[in-house]
Amino acid sequence: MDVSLIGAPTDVGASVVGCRLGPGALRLAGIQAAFERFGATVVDRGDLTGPVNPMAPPVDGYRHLAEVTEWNRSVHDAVYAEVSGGRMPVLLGGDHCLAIGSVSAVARHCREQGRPMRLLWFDAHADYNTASITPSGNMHGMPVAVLTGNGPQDLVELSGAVPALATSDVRQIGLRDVDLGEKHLLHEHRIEVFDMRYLDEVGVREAMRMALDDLDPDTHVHVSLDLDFLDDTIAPGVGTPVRGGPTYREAHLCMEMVADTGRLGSLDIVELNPALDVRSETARLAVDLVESLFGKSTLLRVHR
Ligand code: 4U7
Ligand code: MN
Ligand code: MN
Ligand code: MN
Repeated sequence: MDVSLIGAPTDVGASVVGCRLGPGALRLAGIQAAFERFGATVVDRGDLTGPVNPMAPPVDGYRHLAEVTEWNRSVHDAVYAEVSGGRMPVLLGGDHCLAIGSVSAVARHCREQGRPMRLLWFDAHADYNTASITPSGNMHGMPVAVLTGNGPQDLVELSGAVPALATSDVRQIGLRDVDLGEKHLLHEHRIEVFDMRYLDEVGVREAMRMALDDLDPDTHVHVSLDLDFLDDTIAPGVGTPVRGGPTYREAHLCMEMVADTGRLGSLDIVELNPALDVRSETARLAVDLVESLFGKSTLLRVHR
């Protein structure tokens, strides 16, 4: 497998700043070597550039729409170049608004190839806000809505088709902080959500089995890993931490079950805020999880 690392050092989609330092911290924690230990050939494409964070208030429900759009265009183009060249793009964020660009690029590629796609959204949040319901105007709280067709025109159209993704291609895992307006939209659009209560009741294994159910042999799986998915005690370095998330072992099981499918095609690692994490625990944890995602296992994986 050929992996391409793409850094996107920005926090234009958030109001807590610091995610712009994410790519450097992930590299320092050894992200490239983690992929290489599991057989990948890695090329680091370096960091994309884009507008600075203007730290401005929201306008018509969106904070920094122009800047978010510009960053996502570059992310789209960089991710599309890798995935259409047969490589696995790994986006090192940056805040989660950047998934609009990366998932749009993957969706464009899958559409061209006639392949199905599945988006696995690991997050404490639904990221399904729109201009009229957002409590913050922060666009890292909107990417799933945008990708399924609800949002500003330029971003909704980024993949070349509207919507970029059918709602039936999305699975959300780990949610525990969903705004009231989002609850209504998730219900209305029938998004498949495995929230924390569900994980508590049926267990991570069964929830992941369902999230990975009926994958076609040809399906491209995209993992969008918001590090606030993890319990805040093990991943303090995020801008919007939420208590009551998956443990270290549960998070690994999620990644291992994705690895078992053999269909992982692209990955976002986002929302790391090194400024809030003096010991870099969160970046190191992200690297551990990448090992599981790439097939690290305690025993030989003979029959499973
Ligand atoms: B993240 C929030 F109101 N829903 O929209 C919002 F709680 O990418 C948080 O998942 C969004 O980290 C969090 O501002 C975005 C808030
Ligand atoms: Mn989140
Ligand atoms: Mn998110
Ligand atoms: Mn966050």
